[in-house]
Amino acid sequence: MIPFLESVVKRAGAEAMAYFNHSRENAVTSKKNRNDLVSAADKAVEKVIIGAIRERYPEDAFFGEESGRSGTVSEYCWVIDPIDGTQSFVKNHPFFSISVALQKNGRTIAGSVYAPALGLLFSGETGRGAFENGIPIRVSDCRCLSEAACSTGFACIRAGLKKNNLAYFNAIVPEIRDIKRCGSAALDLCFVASGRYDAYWELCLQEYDIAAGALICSLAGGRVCDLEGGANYPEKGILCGNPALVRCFLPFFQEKSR
Ligand code: 2AM
Ligand code: CA
Repeated sequence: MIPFLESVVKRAGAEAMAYFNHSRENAVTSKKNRNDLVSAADKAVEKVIIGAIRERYPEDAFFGEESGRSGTVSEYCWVIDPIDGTQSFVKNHPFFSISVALQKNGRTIAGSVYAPALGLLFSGETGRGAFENGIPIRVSDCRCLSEAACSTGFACIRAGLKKNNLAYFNAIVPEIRDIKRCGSAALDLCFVASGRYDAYWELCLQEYDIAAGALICSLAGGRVCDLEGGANYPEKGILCGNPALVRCFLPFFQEKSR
């Protein structure tokens, strides 16, 4: 499945880059136009992905950020985020990605996350492992908070929720070595998978944000869990890192959620 997935996200990446470089649109100046650009790019990229998959697997179902659920009722469902990190994308920040996962009866069995502006292609398949540009990857072995370079995000703030990530952020940041916030959950998970980040957490994400990245991170030796240490992610938040480091993070979320 990995060669097929990689061919799909590469085609999608070429489409996204046409918008990122504005070769498909006039120069973007106003805020409204930037949003229009994202929406046009999101739709066009998702169309490329669904079209490519339908050619090969006409029977399968789809769950895409743009088009919602479509296709026939099938045990196989393709979960698609055409542009994850749209707020980076609109500001010409290269930290955005295309995320495509294949689920069988609700379980993710393969996925690819492609960051075309960074030239990074992550893939994973159950039974085969996790790869970055074809090379096997593994999570870091960082075991203590004071040495951990981490990432998080604030989807919860855009979603307008009162209970948001700021309390966790304020509690955790003084205890760790570094914090990044670049705006693509799919890529954050892959950066943990490849050891660039030691851990990542976020709340209020959707299945299409994390399906491919969570599989890739698990196959790279990471523990992916919700903020209570369970398997209900992304509904109850998401946390990942090597298993020892994840254990160091869990108490922060338990204390704040009391
Ligand atoms: P998006 O770029 O496709 O919107 C940023 O913190 C991460 O949260 C991104 O992966 C972003 O995906 C995701 N996200 C999901 N739902 C969101 C929401 N309602 N508001 C903001 N970010 C959201
Ligand atoms: Ca997303």
